[in-house]
Amino acid sequence: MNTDGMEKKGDGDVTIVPTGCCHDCGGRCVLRAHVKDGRIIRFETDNGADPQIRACLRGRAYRQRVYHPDRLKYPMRRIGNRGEGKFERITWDEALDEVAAKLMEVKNRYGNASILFNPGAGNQGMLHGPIPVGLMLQQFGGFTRFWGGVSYEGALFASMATYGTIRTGNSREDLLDSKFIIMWGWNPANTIWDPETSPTLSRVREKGIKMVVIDPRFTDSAAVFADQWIPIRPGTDAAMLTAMAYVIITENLYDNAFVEKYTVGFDTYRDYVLGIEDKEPKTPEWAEAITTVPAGVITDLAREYATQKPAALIAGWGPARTAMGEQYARAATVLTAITGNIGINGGYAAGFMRAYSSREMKYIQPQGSGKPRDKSKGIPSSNPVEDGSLPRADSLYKLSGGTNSTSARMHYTKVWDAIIKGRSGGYPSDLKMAYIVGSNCINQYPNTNYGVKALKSLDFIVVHEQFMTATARFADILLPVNTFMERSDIAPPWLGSPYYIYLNKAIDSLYESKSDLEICKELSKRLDISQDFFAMSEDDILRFFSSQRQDIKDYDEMKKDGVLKIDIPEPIVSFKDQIRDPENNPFPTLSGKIEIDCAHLAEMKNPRIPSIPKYLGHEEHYDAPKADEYPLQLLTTHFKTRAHSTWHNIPWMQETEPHAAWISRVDAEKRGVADGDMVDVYNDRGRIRIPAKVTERIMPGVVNVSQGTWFDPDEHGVDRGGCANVLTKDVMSPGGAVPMNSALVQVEPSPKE
Ligand SMILES: Nc1nc2c(c(=O)[nH]1)N[C@H]1C(S)=C(S)[C@@H](COP(=O)(O)OP(=O)(O)OC[C@H]3O[C@@H](n4cnc5c(=O)[nH]c(N)nc54)[C@H](O)[C@@H]3O)O[C@H]1N2
Ligand SMILES: Nc1nc2c(c(=O)[nH]1)N[C@H]1C(S)=C(S)[C@@H](COP(=O)(O)OP(=O)(O)OC[C@H]3O[C@@H](n4cnc5c(=O)[nH]c(N)nc54)[C@H](O)[C@@H]3O)O[C@H]1N2
Ligand code: SF4
Ligand SMILES: [Mo]
Repeated sequence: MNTDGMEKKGDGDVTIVPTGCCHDCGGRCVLRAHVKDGRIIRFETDNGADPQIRACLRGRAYRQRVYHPDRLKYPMRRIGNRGEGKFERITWDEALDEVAAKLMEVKNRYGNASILFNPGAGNQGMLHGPIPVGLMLQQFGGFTRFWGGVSYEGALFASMATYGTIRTGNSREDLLDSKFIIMWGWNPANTIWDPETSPTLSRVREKGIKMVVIDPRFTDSAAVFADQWIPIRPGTDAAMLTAMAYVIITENLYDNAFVEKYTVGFDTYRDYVLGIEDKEPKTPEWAEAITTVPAGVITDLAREYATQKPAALIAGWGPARTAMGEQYARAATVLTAITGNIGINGGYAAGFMRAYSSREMKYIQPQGSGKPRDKSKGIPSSNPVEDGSLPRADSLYKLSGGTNSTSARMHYTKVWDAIIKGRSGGYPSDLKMAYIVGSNCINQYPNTNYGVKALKSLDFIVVHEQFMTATARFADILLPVNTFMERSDIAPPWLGSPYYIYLNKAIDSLYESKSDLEICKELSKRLDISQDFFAMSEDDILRFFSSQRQDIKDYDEMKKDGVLKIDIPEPIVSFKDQIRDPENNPFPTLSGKIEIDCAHLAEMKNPRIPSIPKYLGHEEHYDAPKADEYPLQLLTTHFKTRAHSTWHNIPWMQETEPHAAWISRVDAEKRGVADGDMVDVYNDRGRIRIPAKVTERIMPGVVNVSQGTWFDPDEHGVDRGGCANVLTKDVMSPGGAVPMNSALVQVEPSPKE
């Protein structure tokens, strides 16, 4: 590669290439690759000016990923049964000819809607991963895909319903101005939420600001940052939040002036909270019976939150990734509103939490268009299959920015069912082939065993991958892809931080691997589609993308430095303008105000999505009939040694903390399980076999199997890999959340082998 202008070290043998890591881990970090004789010999991270964007343990171990002996080395064609993982080596020409021929055949016989495009989160750069494939398939006439942000749909839905926007976050450093912080189902000590979050929380702690963690697990964040840990039964958070509102309303601790000026629907909500609507006052005692949190603890927390102003309630996405997730998330937004903690320094508008938005190309204030859109006549889309489709009736389609309302898609949880049933099951198309890029979907989508059936039923599957993942095993044609180190890209930040990473290519592609872009360049010629985009060089495309962003002023400088840190004059505080000058800055909701009672939801007339937030149960809840057989509630959290299933196969990461099912001492003893024993965790969707971690760090009644280890079923169908999604359910919440933290299970000692 050309290393002109790059830093040389020592005797000149070593070149330091400014590059980075950008998996979907909540980060995007600086790596400086020390390259000698075309090989990376070590990594450093950001040792430059504050704020430093320092890589985590996974990024530091990136050499083990690049030089892993199991990297896919050349294109392959399936020779065994689907999913068996038996392949033969073929040439690139053979592989690309076959993929192109299949695409043509499926398009001609069944139409473009029968092509399922499955873009995963593996690469978060602007250029590689699914992006070129999506562009190619659009030009080829389009494809079918799914809707529903697997990470956050409950939070997004609530955020849109209450504020009409997803831009509700503040700069992290603004937490230093808070007097009191609630971290609700949020564990940034493990799950990266922008690289500067944990360092900032350390400073918050040093300043003596009180932090409370509400989580069924005593997380690393509870251990490291918090003054108080409140364990809560999963999926019951809306009850606790409603009881806090009860205390705040009955004790007259709410901010009446704020409620009057900036919100609509308080009276309706108050009637529900006080029990005027349904004869059930939502007292702390009522909530204690549901949540297990003592009434006194709820009362004290409510008083502290309402009186220690400004206070920040950070409502994490984990509790919203549940069967009624949007109710929790809505209840949190309403609590921040009635206490007047919105739009002020040190406060925090619970919601989706985007602060800086490079994606929308400027940071400024958190607005949608300001005007509701009229989508009733069809939604425009650059994907021809979706263009002009009518909105889904259960979507917030009148609001712009955030919700994905096309009826041409099926929900994320329904991909398997849609493959199997097609139009006869009410889905938009009959799917014949899948194009899978940067996604380990069999592992990462709910109900893995059903997914096996679905993937086996398709005519053709093509996968772009770096490793033989659980999903790659299902490919008919498997194309080897290179890593960040072997191509260039730009990473925008994850949610709230103002910076970009420029990932300079550090080494040549290993083996026969190619970038996703290179693959599309070759394929697009065979598909006879426009070459305007695909004829451009990588550098020209990145330069062009940069030119479209207002905050990238000097492409060449960013490329040379490997990082662009954007100077923000003052901390971002979402809704500052709406609060300071409401006349000229309405909220982008239908009413122009914060909607405690949401007009759009009221129009839906669906008791499962009420217009005010309510506590609602469901079929896999602790008190459902199913709990007689499967009495434990399963959490499937994100894990510190992986980004989802990426890094699963990295030896240093497996050594750092082995995979295990967290179970409380009480539940373990009842079942004769000791720490380290092999256990089966199962329900009517499947069975996994992994060691037990018996610990006081999880509350009784709850089991945690972190998501992301690779599905590896034995001949009896027992998953020895311990993939959490063997147990999760493929039914969305009414607002579209993927219920990965709402599955009932049983645990028993594994049979002796
Ligand atoms: N290390 C690492 N970091 C990551 C990722 C990763 O894979 N690895 N993934 C990134 C991505 S894409 C995302 S979307 C985010 C996800 O970030 P989060 O959604 O915040 O991560 P989780 O670990 O799933 O959940 C956070 C906490 O919620 C708790 N929780 C779960 N259910 C409930 C509940 O019903 N009530 C309450 N009160 N708490 C509950 C869990 O115990 C957990 O401690 O993380 C990002 N950061
Ligand atoms: N039970 C349960 N399941 C979950 C979650 C949960 O909380 N609980 N969380 C969900 C969330 S929030 C998310 S975001 C999803 C993520 O799920 P996925 O999008 O499937 O993400 P990964 O599992 O990381 O798989 C990404 C794959 O991309 C590959 N890859 C990396 N870089 C590239 C590249 O440049 N090109 C190509 N072609 N491939 C590349 C990696 O090797 C990896 O196998 O998982 C979801 N699944
Ligand atoms: S895995 Fe994520 S947090 Fe870790 S170094 Fe890579 S981008 Fe940063
Ligand atoms: Mo995610």
